[in-house]
Amino acid sequence: MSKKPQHCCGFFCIYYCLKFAVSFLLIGQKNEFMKIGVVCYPTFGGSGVLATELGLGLAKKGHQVHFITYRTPFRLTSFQENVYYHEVNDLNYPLFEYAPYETTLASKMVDVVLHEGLDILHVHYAVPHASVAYMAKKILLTKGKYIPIVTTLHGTDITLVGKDPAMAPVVQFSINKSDGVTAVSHALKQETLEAFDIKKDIQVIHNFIDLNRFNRQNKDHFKQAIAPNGERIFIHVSNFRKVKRMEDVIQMFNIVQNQIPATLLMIGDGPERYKMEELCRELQLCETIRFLGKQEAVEELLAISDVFVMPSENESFGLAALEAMACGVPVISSNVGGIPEVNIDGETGYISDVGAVEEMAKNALDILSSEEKLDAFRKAALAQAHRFSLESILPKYEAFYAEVIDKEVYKTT
Ligand code: GMT
Repeated sequence: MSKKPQHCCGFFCIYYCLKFAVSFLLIGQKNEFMKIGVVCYPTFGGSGVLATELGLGLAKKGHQVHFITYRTPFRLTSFQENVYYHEVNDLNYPLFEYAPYETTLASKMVDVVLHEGLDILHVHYAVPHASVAYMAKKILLTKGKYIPIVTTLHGTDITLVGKDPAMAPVVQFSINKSDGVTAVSHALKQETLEAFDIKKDIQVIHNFIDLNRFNRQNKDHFKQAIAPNGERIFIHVSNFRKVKRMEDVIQMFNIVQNQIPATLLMIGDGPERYKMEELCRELQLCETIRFLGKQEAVEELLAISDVFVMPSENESFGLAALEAMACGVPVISSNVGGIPEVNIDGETGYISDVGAVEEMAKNALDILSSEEKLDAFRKAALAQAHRFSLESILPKYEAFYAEVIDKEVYKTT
């Protein structure tokens, strides 16, 4: 009764030890030499920012990173060792009303994976990148190349766009067909599981911040120019879409500036800008609200700001709020989606129900009620941002890639 199980036990022990050793070697090797394809939107927006910063961070650690996008990502500003950029060709033909981006993207993925010998493809934003990656994967199989796909869900790809019946079947299918899936917050994971029939495990890897870039640098000369009489500086950064509820930013600021000298910086651009400028004129706030458009060095403006405002209708994470916090700026925000995972109510700022502009104004005034209070909020915001440092989050992606690649190796052998 005792002998056979002992043999069995011994055999399994040896088997698992060997398996562990091989995995360890593979993981170690992949960690050293990974060649990673990154697909993202190159436009202003959190998913593109995160994807670019992740790629750059990985490249700094020695991985080879290949960006595959239709335009240079806006934070990919200068040459960096180990970073490559492959532009997706824009094929236009009079027959097409819209150029077939999915087809050219899939073809570019196939080309880069094959000729650069990539180990893994990481696509940011499910629509349409996850389904295109699946197509590329299938094509590559016919050429004898196996490529694992990691899909990162960023928010609107699920909450606004992906859920829509016009897209849902493809989004669900391609998430389930990804070899690894990550979401940028627990809230987004939950929302994805509620919206779709998901068979894959979704790993939450929070967004991160490069603290070497985002910190409270001394930009007093900017402060002097923007708030010459010591006005409090409020700031909003977004892509000016409806979901950001920018009218709430302005209405809330209107209440505040009636009580204390203050100025508001509106950074970014997008479809809502005209309407917001009109609202400023109506409220006679043109002197105190400045629309500065898209800014490359947003950290310099954050560094002189006192309060960041994010009253969004929906926000899977709120990377812009994290960037502000890393510059020591407390956040007044709504309480939706993943925001409470980032902005701690009463500590790093305040959170309120969507649309509660009076409460938001009251909270902002509370933060600014004394230098001591503002300082305490600043310190807490900074400490919270440090929990999301690039150094602590990036290894999670590396480990996840290694795990996915490792799984694939076993699948194919
Ligand atoms: O906020 C946007 O409209 C842009 C969007 C994107 O995909 O670029 O941002 C989403 O991804 C960011 C990075 O993960 C998150 O920080 C944002 O919260 C999320 N936006 C929404 O969920 C509305």
